[in-house]
Amino acid sequence: MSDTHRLQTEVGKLREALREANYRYYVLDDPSLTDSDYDRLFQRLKQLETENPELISDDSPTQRVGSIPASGFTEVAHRQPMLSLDNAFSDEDLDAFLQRLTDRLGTPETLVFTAEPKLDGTAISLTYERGTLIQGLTRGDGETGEDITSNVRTINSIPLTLRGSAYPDILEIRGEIYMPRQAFEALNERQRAKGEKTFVNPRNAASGSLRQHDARITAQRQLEFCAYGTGFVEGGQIPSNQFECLLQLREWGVKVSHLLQKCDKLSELKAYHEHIGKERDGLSFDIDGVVFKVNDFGLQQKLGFVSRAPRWAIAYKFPAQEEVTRLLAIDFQVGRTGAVTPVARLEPVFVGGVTVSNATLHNLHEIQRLDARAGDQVVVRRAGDVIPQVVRVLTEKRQSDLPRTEIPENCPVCGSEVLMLEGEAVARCTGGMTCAAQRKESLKHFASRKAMDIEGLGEKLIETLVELDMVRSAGDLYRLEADQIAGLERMGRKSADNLLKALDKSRNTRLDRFVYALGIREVGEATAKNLVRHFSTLEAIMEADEESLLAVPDIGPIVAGHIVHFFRQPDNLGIINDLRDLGVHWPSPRSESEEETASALDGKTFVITGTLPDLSRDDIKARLETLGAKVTGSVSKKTDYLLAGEAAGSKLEKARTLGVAILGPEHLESLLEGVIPV
Ligand code: 9MJ
Repeated sequence: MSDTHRLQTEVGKLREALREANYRYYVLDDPSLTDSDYDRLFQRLKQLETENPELISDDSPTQRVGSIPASGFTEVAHRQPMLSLDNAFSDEDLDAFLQRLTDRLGTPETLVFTAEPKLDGTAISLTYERGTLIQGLTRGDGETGEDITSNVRTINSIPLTLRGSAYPDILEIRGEIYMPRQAFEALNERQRAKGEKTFVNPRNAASGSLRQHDARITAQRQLEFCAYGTGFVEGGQIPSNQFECLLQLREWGVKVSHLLQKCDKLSELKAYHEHIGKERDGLSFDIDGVVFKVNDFGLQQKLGFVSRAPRWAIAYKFPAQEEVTRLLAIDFQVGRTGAVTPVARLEPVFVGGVTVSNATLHNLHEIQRLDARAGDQVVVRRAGDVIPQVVRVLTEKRQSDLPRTEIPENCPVCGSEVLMLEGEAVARCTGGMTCAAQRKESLKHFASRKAMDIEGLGEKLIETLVELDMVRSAGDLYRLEADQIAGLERMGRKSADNLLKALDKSRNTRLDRFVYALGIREVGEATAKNLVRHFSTLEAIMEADEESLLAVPDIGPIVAGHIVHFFRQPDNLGIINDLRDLGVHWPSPRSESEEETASALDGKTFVITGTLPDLSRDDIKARLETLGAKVTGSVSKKTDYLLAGEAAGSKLEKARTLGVAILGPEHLESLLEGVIPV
């Protein structure tokens, strides 16, 4: 083989491997490469292409970000209009939709529908010519869109070339571009840190990102694409119905919703709407409803459309995730680390499926930027597990001259000075543990489920204990006596005894829980676990300098700084010693010889679901991990075992479908001894 040939072969193989990895990651949701392996292959390809520019081709994975277009986006007519959807807001609206269908079609034997979530993004059309992406257009007014080809090329879930070969010569694919919630929150966080404008919701962020003139910015925005149909097709065949057509697109390497289903009864449509409505908060992206489409393309054609909306489809909407309400007041709360955060008190409003009366305003800068004032009308957004937020103030609707919101110069709880550090968006109370608010929050964190897990020591009780000055530090909790507790409001002898039992039980803890419970800034559960895995003992963690901390996964200079600072404070060392003197303890690390006795769980991937007796899922996870197992959150082909307790749901179903071995509560004991039951 000549050198050129060898080079071409390697470049071809690298491109294929990267395309395959993207397909596995985005379309199959079953990653085949780790991020670092992907980066390694990508860098190698980039290096070969830089050294041999004649090998660069437009469809190489390295060529997603091209040059900056000279001027604005050109308008292009769609070869087939891009339609919008009619909405249904109730079961009655859905009944009426079905009635319209049967009126037009007679009563067909069986009317089959597809059901998909309605992604809340921005619609686009992609044209592939002989399998190569040649154009991306926005929906525009449905007749004409804007050419955003250079921007859509940067989206990794959009293949630059289709897989296989049996695709039509010209294939237009339609779908939704969206920004996953996590990417959206991270983008807004970055914008806030820079003091720049934030986006109201992921949909606006997605469309704003798509319309960037510099594709390098689009490339950083972590947009995703999911197909819901096809448009113009020439020189080849596509299946004759919506369901098979989407499955075919998936085969060609295009992402299609995993929640796609076929339904052939009204009751199934209603059940799908209800089911997806329940899943909605747990999804990683925003949806605003579900879409039902008549499956058969022949019937779709017969039905046609009215104005821009097809008669064969309907969007059955969910409650809106944004609503307007009145801002009654702005309170300032002081957190565990002294951060002073504004909280919006709202006229209660139903948003994202729940009634909301408090929302975050993020930080003091944000109040100034939004110019939020008590009495204003505001837009509140609640999506998924993220706490409700005030995302916009309708200043144009401001009644009269409402007074500006004053930023507190002193802590509203202890009166200490509030300081805003250079480069930080957060203002902090400088009172430390002299501030009752910080003491309360630290103790709540200390007692919380993932920390010391002190059952029965709830937020209200901690507040009372601090207010009555019965507890000043974590150690004081363990010095409480039954009589003292029983004398408190809403407490009796029995609850006092239970609390003492729970406190006693919490003395026997795990080191990672203890480290997390200390409440070191930016040390969450995962970091606490990493610290323990790396250093094994509390003494080693306490003695670690910044350099050795940087060797721990996920710890960067800022967190390393917080850790070192924490263990240099005499007060903190006092609290730790006090707790140990009071009997708080954890198992000592496994010795070298124990480590050598390989556990059968070593390297095996587990998923835990449902309720298991005695131990929390979290504790089981930690114990399996110390036996060398990997515990992940979702079932995939890579899962070795599903440990399923009572009331296991969709994960159990998925494990059965994938043929993953399933273990029950009766197997737990032997698992924890490092033995896999057969
Ligand atoms: C969304 N947004 O998820 C359609 N859509 O079909 C789905 N939108 C659509 N289908 C025809 N799943 C016009 C729009």
